[in-house]
Amino acid sequence: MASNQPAAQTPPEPEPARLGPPSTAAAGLKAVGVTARLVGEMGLARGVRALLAVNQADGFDCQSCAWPSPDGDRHVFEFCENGAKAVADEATPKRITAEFFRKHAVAELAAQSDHWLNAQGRLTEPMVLRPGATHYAPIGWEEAFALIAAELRALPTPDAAAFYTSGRTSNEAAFLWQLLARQFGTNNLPDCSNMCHESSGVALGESIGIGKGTVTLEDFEHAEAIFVIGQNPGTNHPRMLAALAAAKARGAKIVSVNPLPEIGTERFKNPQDFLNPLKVLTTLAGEGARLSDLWLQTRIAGDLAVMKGIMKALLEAEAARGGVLDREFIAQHTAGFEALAADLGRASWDEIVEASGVPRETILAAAEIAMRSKATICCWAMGLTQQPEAVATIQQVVNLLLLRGSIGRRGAGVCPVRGHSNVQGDRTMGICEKMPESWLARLDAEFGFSSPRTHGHDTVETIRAMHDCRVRVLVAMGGNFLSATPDTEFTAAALRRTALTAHISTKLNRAHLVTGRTALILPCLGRSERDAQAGGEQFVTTEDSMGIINASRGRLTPASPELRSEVAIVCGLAAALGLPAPWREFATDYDLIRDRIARVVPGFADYNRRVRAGAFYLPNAVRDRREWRTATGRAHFIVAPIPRPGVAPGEFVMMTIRTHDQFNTTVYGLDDRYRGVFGGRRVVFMHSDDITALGLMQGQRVDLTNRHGGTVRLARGFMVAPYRIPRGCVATYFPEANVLVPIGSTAARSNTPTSKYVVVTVATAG
Ligand SMILES: Nc1nc2c(c(=O)[nH]1)N[C@H]1C(S)=C(S)[C@@H](COP(=O)(O)OP(=O)(O)OC[C@H]3O[C@@H](n4cnc5c(=O)[nH]c(N)nc54)[C@H](O)[C@@H]3O)O[C@H]1N2
Ligand SMILES: Nc1nc2c(c(=O)[nH]1)N[C@H]1C(S)=C(S)[C@@H](COP(=O)(O)OP(=O)(O)OC[C@H]3O[C@@H](n4cnc5c(=O)[nH]c(N)nc54)[C@H](O)[C@@H]3O)O[C@H]1N2
Ligand SMILES: [Mo]
Repeated sequence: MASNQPAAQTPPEPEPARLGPPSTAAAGLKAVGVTARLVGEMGLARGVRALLAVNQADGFDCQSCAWPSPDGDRHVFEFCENGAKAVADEATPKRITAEFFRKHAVAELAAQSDHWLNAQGRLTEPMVLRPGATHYAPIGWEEAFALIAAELRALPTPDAAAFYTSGRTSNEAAFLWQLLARQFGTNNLPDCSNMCHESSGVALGESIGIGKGTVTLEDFEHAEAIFVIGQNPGTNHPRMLAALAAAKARGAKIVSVNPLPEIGTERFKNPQDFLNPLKVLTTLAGEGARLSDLWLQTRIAGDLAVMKGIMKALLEAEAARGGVLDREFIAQHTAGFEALAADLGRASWDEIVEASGVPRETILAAAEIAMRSKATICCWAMGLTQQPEAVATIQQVVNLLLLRGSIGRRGAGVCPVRGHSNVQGDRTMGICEKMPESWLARLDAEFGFSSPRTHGHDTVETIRAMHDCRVRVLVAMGGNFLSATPDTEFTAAALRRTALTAHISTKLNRAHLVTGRTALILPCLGRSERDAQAGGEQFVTTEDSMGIINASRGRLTPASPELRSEVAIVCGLAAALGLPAPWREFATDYDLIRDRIARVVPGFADYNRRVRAGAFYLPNAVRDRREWRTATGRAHFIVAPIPRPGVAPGEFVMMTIRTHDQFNTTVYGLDDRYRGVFGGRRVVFMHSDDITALGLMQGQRVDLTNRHGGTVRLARGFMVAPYRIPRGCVATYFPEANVLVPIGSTAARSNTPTSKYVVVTVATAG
């Protein structure tokens, strides 16, 4: 790599992290304190105004996770500590102006930490990095659109362009974005979902005929058992803890399956209780509720074996005493039961225990809970989806529910807990490199053109295509294409080979610094901000993790008068390209976009009226009437072998996870208080016996190496932290460790990078 190129990786940390005791309970008073400080940072009046509008019927949808808000009866404060961080991050009074870019060369910015980059504040005007330039310079909006249009038109084929989407984008902007790409002539619509819940979509599609979850918040009020698998709700979906606590108080059993003792599933103090004078004292005094009744400490990627173990126990109990399986449901609604039963019969307990790392008694205890429960919900997130056998593993979770008819019934079903606040909505709006034919046909009929039918590139394929110079232009609607993607140095090389990289963004990030020959930053409004257009003030809509469509209305004054809405930016670009649709009108009145969505996307009839009347649920064939849109019209039991770990002696399996102080690549702060890490992020969690066996010590600095496919990937300067993690497994934080995630290691059938299964060696820092 040429040495004058800006660095692609996060620079080393000046100070090592400090290790301290982890918090004793999730949420709690500390969360209230953090929130109060954040309100101050936004400026008191602006901060209070912002937070009072979060997740309210007439306010904006929280930018953080995709956990739903209650249908009626919302708290005055319907958000959590980390939601408050997301709001404060967007509502910050700090600004990045043209002067900032004049002062700092791109290479100089690349030497700063992610924390520093984000802390500089909101982007305020369009900027361009011309070929060979060292600094970004201002550019007008129309000139920026013309520049992108010229680069796009110069391509040998429309498939040499890719249009990325991150999951914060509104339904309206997402719908227009895919229309732009398809009218331009490509299905290259990679998105963050490709790195997130893609495995869930593929698995559920094959098993039950719908790629989404089948439960609502109300189901949590009726579940008798809730499994939380490969998920850290205390940090990533804090409002879910309230639903779990309420279920627990009713007597539901909660089982967590996780290599780590995530505090959120252990003890929880509802921060809402601190706002209730009657509860303050008891909450302060108490230790918090222990949420999880049973913790299965699986090895990384041991879940397929865990699920098989639980199911095997169910079949054994059925043979011994009967009454365990829902025979009627199995006969009426499913296919493949005999094959599953035969497979479970063959699986040996030794193999199950060995592969999962969970003792047989603990698996039997989980099976006992599953057997006694008449309505079970299984929730999961990245601990399952970013594994080599993610799809097969999720299908075993579905098998478990099918055995007891726990799907498409009150209090029961699958709950893949989504990440970004509108990632599910973006998919519904057609952001996908392979939309079904019926969907494309409706789009074509509505707009009078012919969408390309060849499947486009997903995220990993896009990186490879840029690396081979098959894709030459990348335009990104949000996100951080450099740091969120795998194999940082490979991806950086890919980005540098392109003619143009353009990002529609709210905040500065590393993807703005490692670029194509020309680069653009197009700053947009955040969701908390007022969106005034020629047709009056506009609102947008989002879909949460449970298929509920909400209106979202920004309340704050925009960070800069130069900012445009995402919708306006898509329309401006499409108009510059001369694509045939009423783009100018769409940008002035979003009702016109929703009218089109209503005619193209199933479930959105009468969209404008319904969303004004309040939130509404999208239809869900499984949840609503146990209709299985699979090839056979039945739900499928799908058999899969227990995966064999491809790990040699001396190697470890590494998961890359989030701290309590970040949103994906946006680093809010340097602490992870639930895990007892303060002031730094380059930490590697290890079992103390592994630390000893390697002759290492707590606090020592080590280098981590991955050698997948014969390429050496090195991440330097990680501090050893002893932790309750299974032997042979280690954990580091995303995105610092992404340099180690090999581009060639992806989940079977979903092509999701295996961010939770990276084979590494650990050695004293060189
Ligand atoms: N505050 C905040 N909220 C967020 C985000 C954020 O960064 N910050 N990100 C959003 C996004 S996009 C997403 S996708 C979600 C992510 O939400 P999570 O999936 O909860 O996020 P991760 O930190 O990746 O945590 C994965 C969990 O899986 C566990 N795990 C790792 N490997 C395995 C395994 O092999 N088996 C099992 N059973 N468990 C395993 C880890 O110990 C960890 O508890 O959160 C969303 N919400
Ligand atoms: N190693 C490893 N890698 C991972 C993961 C992991 O667990 N481990 N998780 C994966 C997952 S689950 C996901 S979802 C991806 C996330 O991948 P991305 O969605 O690409 O990344 P983010 O960090 O969420 O994007 C942050 C940027 O989005 C921009 N932004 C914020 N709000 C808005 C807005 O309202 N509009 C627009 N246009 N831009 C906005 C800001 O400029 C900010 O810098 O990362 C994946 N990568
Ligand atoms: Mo995600």
